[in-house]
Order: sequence, then structure tokens, then C-alpha cells
Amino acid sequence: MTTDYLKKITTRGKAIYLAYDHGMEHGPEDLPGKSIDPAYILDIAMQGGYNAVILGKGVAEKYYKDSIYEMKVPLILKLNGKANIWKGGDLFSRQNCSVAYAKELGAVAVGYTIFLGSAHDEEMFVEFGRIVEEAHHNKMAAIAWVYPRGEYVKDIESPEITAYAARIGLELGADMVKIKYCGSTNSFKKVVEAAGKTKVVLSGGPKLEREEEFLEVVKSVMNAGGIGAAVGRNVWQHPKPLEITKKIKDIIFEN
Ligand code: FBP
Repeated sequence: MTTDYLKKITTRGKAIYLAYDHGMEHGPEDLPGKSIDPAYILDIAMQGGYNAVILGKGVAEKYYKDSIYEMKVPLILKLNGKANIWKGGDLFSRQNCSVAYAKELGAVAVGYTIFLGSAHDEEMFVEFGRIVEEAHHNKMAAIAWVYPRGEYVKDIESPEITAYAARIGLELGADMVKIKYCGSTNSFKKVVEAAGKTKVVLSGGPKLEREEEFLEVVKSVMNAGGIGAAVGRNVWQHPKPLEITKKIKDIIFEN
């Protein structure tokens, strides 16, 4: 099947997304200053010309649906999420919003995190597998966040496990995988190769002290064949979010 479910959230095959699911994943501690306010983030997404903003169900309902943002910025609805408190063992992030409801909220794509290596990874494969089918029946894209975690994962950012993460996206039918950087352009090329026809975007990571460091990572991902980045903290924890957005976009779209 060649239907391009990503058309609405890409520009000439490339993309930049503003991620804001951290209220659940990390808690308010990771939302300093103005970033606690979803409207602040949506303004950045709109003014920065992002290909989409990534929100959970509640924020989408209260701040996006029937607002100016709905007309200006496409929505990727994050269908699962876990809090950052339980440290007792294998992670399992269950679905908390249906594809049908995501569509009602105006989403053109849905996202779901899989913790590869957790004792529960197969259950997440099953949930995401069903989500892919439902999304595609609704002509929506399905995006997998694939993050290696757990007792049996020695190094969560090794090239080998990152390539495996990318491949899981392809095997499950994801249109796109959102994964962490694994250290070099050459190793990331193997990641992109493992993902095959599933597109690869960088998952931003914690705010780096020096913005140049982050921009180098984006450059490397693009040189390796990635199609863009989904960034959160490195943009909205930045003192000048629109300036850093422009720098990231220059790399992604004019590389
Ligand atoms: P960032 O660019 O801020 O890292 O956001 C990307 C993201 O995938 C979010 O969507 C998610 O909440 C977070 O990172 C998860 O990060 P981690 O599990 O590494 O703490």
C-alpha cells in the first residue's frame, strides 16, 4: 500500500514537530516558566510554522479544539502516556484515548510510545498494531515513539538497540518512528536503513546547555537520511523559542 498518510504533516517530505506531552511524562517540574501554559506552546507552534504540535487528549480538548490553533497547526494526538513516579520495574504505557476521539479533536495523526525491552513490550505492540489499523482506516498517520528501556537493555542509546527500535516501527506498520539519537551520522544511517519505508524523526531529548550541540545532532540526523525532528524541551525551554525554531528549520528544510 502506498497511501501517503504523512502528507498533512510534512513539507516536501521533511518535518518539524513541537512535542508537548511532558506534563504527563515528566510532570510540571519539566515545564518551567511560561511553558506550563499550553497556550504559550501553541503560539510557538503556530508562529514557528511547525508541521504539527503533539498533545495529549486533555490539552487538545481544552486548548486546541475549536481554537485559532486548530486552523493553523495540524495536531498529532498522543494516545498513551505514563507518569514519571513509578520506578518499580517494567514500563507499560497504556492507551488513554481512542483513534476515533483523536479524530474528533481534530488530529490528523496519532502517536504512541512503545518501551522496547520492557516485559510488557508485546502488549504495547498489540495496542499499537490495532492503532495503526484504526488510524489508516481513518486516513490518519500512525507514529511510534520507540524507546528502549528495562533491565535487559544495557545501553538505551546504543546504535544496535536504536536500529532495533526503528525496525520495530516498520514491523508494526508505523508511518513514522520517533527515536533518540545514537551518537553518529554513520550509526544513524543504519537506523534509517533498518526503518525501511517507515520515516525516521529525531526525538529531541533534554535541553542542552549549548544550542549548537543540539543543532549538530539535527544536522547529523538529516545527513543520515532522517526526515526531521520532534522537539520539545530544546525549543520551549529555550529563552527564544522562535529563534531556535528558525535555526532547526534551516537545517531540516534547506539541508
Ligand atoms: P523532548 O524533545 O523534550 O525530548 O520531547 C520528546 C519526547 O519524546 C516527548 O514526546 C516525551 O515526553 C519525552 O521526549 C520522553 O522523554 P524520556 O522518556 O526520555 O524522558
